[in-house]
Amino acid sequence: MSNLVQLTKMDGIAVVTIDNPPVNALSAAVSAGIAAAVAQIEKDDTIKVVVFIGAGRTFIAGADIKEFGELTSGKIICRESLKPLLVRIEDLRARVVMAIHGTAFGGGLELAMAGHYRIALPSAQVGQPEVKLGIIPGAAGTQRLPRLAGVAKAVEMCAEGAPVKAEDALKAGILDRLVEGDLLAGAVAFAKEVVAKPAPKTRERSEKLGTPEENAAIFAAAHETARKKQRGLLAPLAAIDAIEAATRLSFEQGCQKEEELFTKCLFSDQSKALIHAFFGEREVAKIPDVPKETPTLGVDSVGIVGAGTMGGGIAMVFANAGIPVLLKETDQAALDRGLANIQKNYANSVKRGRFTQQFVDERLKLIRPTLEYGEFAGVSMVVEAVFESMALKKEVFNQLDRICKQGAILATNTSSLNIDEIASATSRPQSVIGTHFFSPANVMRLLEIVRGAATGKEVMATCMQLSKKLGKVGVLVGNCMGFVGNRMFGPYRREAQFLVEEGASVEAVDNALYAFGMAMGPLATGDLAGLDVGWRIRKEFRHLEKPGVRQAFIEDRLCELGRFGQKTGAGWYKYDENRKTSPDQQVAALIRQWTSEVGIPQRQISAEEIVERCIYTLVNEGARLLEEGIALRAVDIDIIYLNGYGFPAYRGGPMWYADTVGLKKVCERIREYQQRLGSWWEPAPLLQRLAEQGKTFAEFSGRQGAAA
Ligand code: 3H9
Repeated sequence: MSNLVQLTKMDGIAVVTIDNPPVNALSAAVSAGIAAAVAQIEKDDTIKVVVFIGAGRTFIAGADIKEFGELTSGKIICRESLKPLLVRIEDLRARVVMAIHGTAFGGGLELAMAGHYRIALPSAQVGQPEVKLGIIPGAAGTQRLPRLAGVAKAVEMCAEGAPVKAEDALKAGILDRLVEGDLLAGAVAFAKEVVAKPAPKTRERSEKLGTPEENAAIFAAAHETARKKQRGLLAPLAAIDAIEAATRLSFEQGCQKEEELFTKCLFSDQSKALIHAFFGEREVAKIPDVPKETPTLGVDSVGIVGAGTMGGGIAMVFANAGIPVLLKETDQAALDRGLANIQKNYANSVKRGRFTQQFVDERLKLIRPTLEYGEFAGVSMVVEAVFESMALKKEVFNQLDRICKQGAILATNTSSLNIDEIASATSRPQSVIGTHFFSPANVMRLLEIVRGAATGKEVMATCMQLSKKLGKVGVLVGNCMGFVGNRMFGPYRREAQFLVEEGASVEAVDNALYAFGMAMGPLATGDLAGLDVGWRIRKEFRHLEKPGVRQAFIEDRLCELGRFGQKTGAGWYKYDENRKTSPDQQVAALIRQWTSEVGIPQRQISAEEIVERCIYTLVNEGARLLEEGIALRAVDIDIIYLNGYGFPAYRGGPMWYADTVGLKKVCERIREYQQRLGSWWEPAPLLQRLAEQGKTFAEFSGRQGAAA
């Protein structure tokens, strides 16, 4: 037997311990180890009870996802099915007790359901999260779960993928008992109780499989939810189909149907992209010159400068993580407004059931308002979230430098300004860093962490570690205007406007990108963020525009008319008092008038051209950032776009998407646009090189410059 799985025997009780750190993934080797243990148990009549348990911090967090990648890329050619092994476990003469702590996810829960009984610590969680990887349970999960938990619960778990707490799993019938204290001792005690009881086989149960009428309603509602909440994703629909098979067919036939659907999903581009995103989220935490061992600074209190939309949202993020916050404004009225907004946001969260009132009360107690910088003397970190003005930011940092204790992290939430210039207002640039939260800060998962030329490694390591504590995905980037996310977003939105100038309607542009999978079209996004923000920045930087290079002009004209987007009730679209959007014929007429005045010929533009031009512009700028070393790796750009800009996860991010299209093709199309439209379409040198070499962005190891 491998050392990944150990079998010990004592007094008629066999204990099978799975020991494959860090999460006991059910790899081929672990499955082989379990099979060897089962073979020994099958031969040993003295064994009356078998306990399966995980060593370390968890039961089994699922199949080994790395092996899926090896399978689909052809590195391994076949995967032995787990299903027959699970049937052998279920058919053991001895009573089989699954003892769960940490997480029993995916293949882990599938193994657990093949046991006769399941007990768990109250802190444990179970789930079928496969759908988040673009697949469905592949080891009879879609067949055993409805038999244990009922059709509705199984559909919810397999189609949505959310974890279920032990207490809820007990209520649903997935678990038989919760035990406190030592899990193995609890399992052995439980085993002694059930040794004389029947050995219920999940696959033979049918009492929870429902009637065709009941099930039809469940499946119809689930399809509707999946279409709305998981737009464009194939796996949730496949998961529902597999469970539907469980209600109609025998267990064996249902398993065959599951296998077909599982294989189809596994080999889909969606699954490859989602698996890329899963590992990508973990890879971005690995920074070559800031290794895991880098010492970190404790962050046990934070000061926030500015109680506006961003400052208030950031205060909630820290409070939610249990970190006390001092929230500073310049006058009492602004402070009161900021606090009222925070209270309103929390009240909405209680209304929507996201937080309990007690949780919110505790969080609010952690946020202390102040008008004085002096109170910042004791905090271990400050996040500045004032208006985007270099002069103002420098003034704030100068004050912070005088007041904050040595070693305190001085972070700015700027979305585009130069971190080094901000740091120059202090005597300690090593303590200065960018922490770019995305709006709404308490909702969006992305945290772009910007390193300045002098930022200390322990400061970067602390912010990366902190991002996890705050429930964010931290991505370290280099310092340039707009950093990674916004520097790419500028040309993307500009291209959307060019398309409108050339004849596409506002709705056609947004609809095409929405259909591609973006959470929102680029023009509607502008309305949401406020068109005046970009307008002000453009006015400030107009002197840097290269003469003769085409500039988008419609948004400036809309702003001149006071159409700033949702907040003024009109922008690219019009909005009613509830911010409900509708197309605006007046804007359409103005656009035609303005484009005819400047002499832009109008034509029909296909949805394909709209998507290609917007997405390839994004990719081209991404390639530049990669070569400059502002982004460490292509995957860092992907994770930024998936978590901060509503890029569809099932396309893996802009760079992954370009790799799947093929860089040769992307580069050729960009060259065609360059000839047809103008110099701003010049392909990035890195893109040209990789295309010529037949390589992908994922293969480019990076210059590792500014961000490394
Ligand atoms: C499945 O089960 C299909 C079945 O139906 C069977 C079909 C036949 N495989 O997230 P962390 C790595 S599909 C391989 O930082 P945490 C992870 O990459 C699977 N590796 O820890 C990281 O590596 P590194 C269904 C895995 O404490 C390290 O472990 N299951 C796997 O924040 C630590 O991970 C899932 O989808 C895996 N399954 O969170 C669960 N899981 O240190 C996926 C983790 O080199 N996993 N790693 O970067 C999770 O959700 C979280 O990892 C978990 C722990 C909540 C378990």
